[in-house]
Amino acid sequence: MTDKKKDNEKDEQLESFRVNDKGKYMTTNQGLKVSEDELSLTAGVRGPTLMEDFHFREKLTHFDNERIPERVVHARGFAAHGEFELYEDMSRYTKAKIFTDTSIKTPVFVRFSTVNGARGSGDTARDARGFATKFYTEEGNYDLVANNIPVFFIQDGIKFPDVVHAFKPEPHNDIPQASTAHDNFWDFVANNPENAHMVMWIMSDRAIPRSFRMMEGFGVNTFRFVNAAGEAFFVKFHWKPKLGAHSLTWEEAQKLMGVDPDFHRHDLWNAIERGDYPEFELGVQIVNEKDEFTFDFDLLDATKLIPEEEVPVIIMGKMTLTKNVDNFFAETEQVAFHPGNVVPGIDFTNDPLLQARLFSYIDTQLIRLGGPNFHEIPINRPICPFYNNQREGYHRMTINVGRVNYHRNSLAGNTPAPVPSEEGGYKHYEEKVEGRTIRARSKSFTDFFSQATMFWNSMSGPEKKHIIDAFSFELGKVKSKSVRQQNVDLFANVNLELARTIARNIGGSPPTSGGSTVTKSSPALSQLNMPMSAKTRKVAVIVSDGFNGPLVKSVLEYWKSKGLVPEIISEDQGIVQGTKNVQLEATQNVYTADSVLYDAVYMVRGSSDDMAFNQKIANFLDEAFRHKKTIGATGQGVQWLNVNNFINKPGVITDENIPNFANRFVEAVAQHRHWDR
Ligand code: HDE
Repeated sequence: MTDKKKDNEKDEQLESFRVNDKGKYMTTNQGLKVSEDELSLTAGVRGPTLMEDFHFREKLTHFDNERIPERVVHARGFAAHGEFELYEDMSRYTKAKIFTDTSIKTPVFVRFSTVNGARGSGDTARDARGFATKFYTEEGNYDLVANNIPVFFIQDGIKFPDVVHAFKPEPHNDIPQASTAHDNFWDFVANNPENAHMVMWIMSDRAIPRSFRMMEGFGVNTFRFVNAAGEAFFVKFHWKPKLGAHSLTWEEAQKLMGVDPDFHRHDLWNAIERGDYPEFELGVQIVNEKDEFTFDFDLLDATKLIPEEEVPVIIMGKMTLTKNVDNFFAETEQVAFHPGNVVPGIDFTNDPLLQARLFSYIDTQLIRLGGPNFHEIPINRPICPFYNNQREGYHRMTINVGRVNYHRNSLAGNTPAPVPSEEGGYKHYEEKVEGRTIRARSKSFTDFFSQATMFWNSMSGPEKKHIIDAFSFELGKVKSKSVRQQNVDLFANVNLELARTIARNIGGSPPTSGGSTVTKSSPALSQLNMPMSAKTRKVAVIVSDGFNGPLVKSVLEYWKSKGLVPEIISEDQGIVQGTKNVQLEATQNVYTADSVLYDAVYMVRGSSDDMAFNQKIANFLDEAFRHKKTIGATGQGVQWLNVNNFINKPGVITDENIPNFANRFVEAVAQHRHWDR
């Protein structure tokens, strides 16, 4: 155990629940030692099984009941432990201890997820990603339940069941899995124009991240900070990955669903096991209460974002993920997040989407986790003590001693007692509220297109092309011609050229009127303006016996020192012998390796007598080239690039000066992709 893990208070708490069965004898759940586990008790060797075989019954009954319902959304997820450290005391805005005391390291548990697909669906589906963080603070659990897209489909939570029904597989045949490329979704889109902005994001590269470690996170809803003097501020939360936010290409994402449906899980798990601990900085956009109405949109409208150029993100601190889970079910599956889990200094706004969320999370967890005591499950417990008069219910674990279970009382000195806010008791912000009981949307929520256009305007050339391709794919899969055309016409409000190109691609009628006059853009929205780094990028190193030992060794050592992760691929797994007694271990063969699993390729070997092998390598390189990845070659490897006419193309490195080669390769990998190729 590293020091980092030792002083993590949540980890210490979980330790008392961990059980290691290895090396132990077998018992029933009652602790009775079991003498036979493979043969049930029967009347005669060929006779009927006997009811009294309690071990057989216990074993089967437990197995029969092993499953719990998956989350109604965000069913497929993957989580890790870590901690959050504060850089800057934010007490001018909030009294929350985690955001004011820079000496504290707060344990966290983070679950990343897709939204649409079932628990067993593939990782790289086109979808928003969940980014939910539980901070185990001294003042109680604080959950920042975020997504990797800063806006949402709808403005009022009463429409949540509709949008989710529309994007999930269609109810009559349960098709398609983990995909919005179907009629119901696009019918919803066309007839609920408030989702135009979110749909632009879903069609963008943000919906196919390269890694959970390379995604931004956004609280989406506007929350409130309250400081010790009782002053309130509007706040939007942002997670910024140290590695920048980067994406796959759509073809890679599709192929990965077959080649490695656990691609994002593997990526996160392996990075943490390697010690490449993922880092995300937490920032906030703060808006003074008096400035509530200074924007050209409503701060309470979750289909809008505040451009970072207008309100800069103040970085508060950093989260580092340092430990994988011990047991997926006990931790990742049983964790229960709730946007209503807040601490003093953090409060809500009247955002109608947020208000619905405050109801929904606990409501759904009651059925998923089987009753009201899921806060006692180890992963959900706060690290601070908790006392109240709530009692009983399924699977109650605490044994509350004493007779008093009500408030107010005299028999227990009127305890447990509420705590005044000056001493840490949570007090809701005293917002002045008035109005008639009404079912209506504020007029300030009705501009559905300006920010969708701003998003489009902010994209680079390749990003725009990917958006058009995505629309063409998704709408091309829609069977109803009317639904296709309705969407073409809807997105003409965002950008006429966009809509016209989609129309041409899907056999629709290109709109002749519409378009937008919005010229605003927000450079912070383009992924080409994100931090770029070669760190943790996977390089496929294709070698065979007889390779130039000292050369390859020096290149690989240099790359490792720069944080790259080379993986050796050869005809066969096992030791590959180079000159000067240099050996490498091939952990992959040409059947297990696939270009979509890597960020870059280094060709060391030449062609072989085996034509099938040559064909595989040719495909490997062709794909890496098409996906705009860095390709390097030395020695015989260069012949492949000659044959394919790749030499001197952007991101193709063949420098004969080896230190230059190694260094230029790292710089090229850091660019993520070579869109100008
Ligand atoms: Fe959620 N959401 N949501 N959501 N959400 C759930 O709670 C809901 C929304 C988000 O890893 C559910 O325990 C409503 C926005 C994440 O366990 C459910 C509305 C954002 C996760 C629910 C929203 C999110 C959930 C399903 C609109 C980004 C997974 C299972 C009114 C800020 C957390 C569960 C995890 C999960 C309701 C909209 C993020 C049904 C009603 C906006 C990351 O309660």
